[in-house]
Amino acid sequence: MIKKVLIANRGEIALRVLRACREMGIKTVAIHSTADRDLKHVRLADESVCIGPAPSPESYLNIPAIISAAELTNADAIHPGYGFLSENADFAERVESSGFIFIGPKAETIRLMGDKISAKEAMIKARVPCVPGSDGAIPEAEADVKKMALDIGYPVIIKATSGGGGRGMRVIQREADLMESIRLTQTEAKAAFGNDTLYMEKFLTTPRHIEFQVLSDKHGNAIHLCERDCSMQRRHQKVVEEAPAPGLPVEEREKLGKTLADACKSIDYHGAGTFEFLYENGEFYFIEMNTRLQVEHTVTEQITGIDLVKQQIKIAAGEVLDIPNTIQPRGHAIECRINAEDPVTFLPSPGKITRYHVPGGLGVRVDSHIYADYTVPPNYDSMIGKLITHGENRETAIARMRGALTEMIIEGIKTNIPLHLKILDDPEFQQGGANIHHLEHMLEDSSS
Ligand code: MV4
Repeated sequence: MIKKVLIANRGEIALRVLRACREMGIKTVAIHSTADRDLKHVRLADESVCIGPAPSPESYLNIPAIISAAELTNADAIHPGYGFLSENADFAERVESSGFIFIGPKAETIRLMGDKISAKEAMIKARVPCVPGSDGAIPEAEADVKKMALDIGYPVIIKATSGGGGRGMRVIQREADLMESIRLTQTEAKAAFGNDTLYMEKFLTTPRHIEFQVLSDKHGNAIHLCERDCSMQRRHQKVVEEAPAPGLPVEEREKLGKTLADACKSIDYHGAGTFEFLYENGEFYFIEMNTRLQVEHTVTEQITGIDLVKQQIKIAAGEVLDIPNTIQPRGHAIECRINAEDPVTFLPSPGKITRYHVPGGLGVRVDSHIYADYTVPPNYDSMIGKLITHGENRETAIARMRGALTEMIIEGIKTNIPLHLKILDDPEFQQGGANIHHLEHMLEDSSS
């Protein structure tokens, strides 16, 4: 039984987790830095503990301080949210060895998926389609790597096994650049992750980013909750996400979804998870698995009606998954990430919010911790909220989003709301199915 949850995060996701707990009759403990005393969820939590100064390494990444707060408040479980310690296997291990429930998969699963080579090996075993590549680390001998790249076919991409999310990778167009690129990526990987092991893949030039949401309990039951299209990104930061993926045939979803539910069982996965794919010419290629709740989980919730945070907590408590494995998605949902940043330069824009009006109406959801007179601190990620719309089809979801963005007023700081309105007016976005490079191309075109 989970009676009290410590929320090891901040901002909108801490509030999101608090709301799920409150609905379930679970008490909440907020932890926060000295910069975050005025966060909305800190006010709403049953208890709160200040765990350190503003810089994340001393607060939200401070494992001993967080464990102490859980001991002090007698919490049963810890929810890590996303970012920070959410995919830190050592943290999950320390939480469990201190006698608390980690709301997420086992530490060994986080470790397996955190190492991208072992993740891919596990997926190949589970018959999940992967990008053709080195099947393990690249060989040491120059002649062997050259042969491998030639066999895979240029362009190839070199990735650090401890990387992910766009960190520690390099595209190579021709053999003349191969060895130098490998050396550079190794050096960067060693410095960034303390591990210079690399693997190689065929570089897909114009894929879409499509990911599948799964839920898997501790009793061998697993389901998929359809996919999300997250192709609208800039510098590996997602800007707009939607579900389902425009134009994806239902049979394709069901076929891959079933494979992924089986994959969850084969790795004994516990909790909510996301399988990331590149999608090109009608084929899926697995790249990474995220073992946490994601920012964009909301669009899945809107089309399935399932509360993913509640499900995470129930699974962690050892309950049997009580969702039929034949869920039918309803309509279409879109999420715009609202960032405190300059819409043109993308520079962060922290500061005091002087005026705030939230949009509303049918099919409009706002997940945000901000309020009038709240000061956005400069120490953390610039995302201050998410605007989500849902409708019977994509056109309705887009129309509702345009209306909601127009209604929304945030003054005192700059936000990317003007950028979102521009994206919604883009013909290629409206058509659906744009690739991962589209937004950056759109921004280049409009700046020249
Ligand atoms: C790729 C790729 C093309 N081919 N792998 C970037 C983030 C990390 N999760 C993997 N990434 C990519 N891997 C192969 N074999 C292109 C990307 C990529 C990308 C992927 C998803 C979303 C946005 C992206 C932006 C640039 C590159």
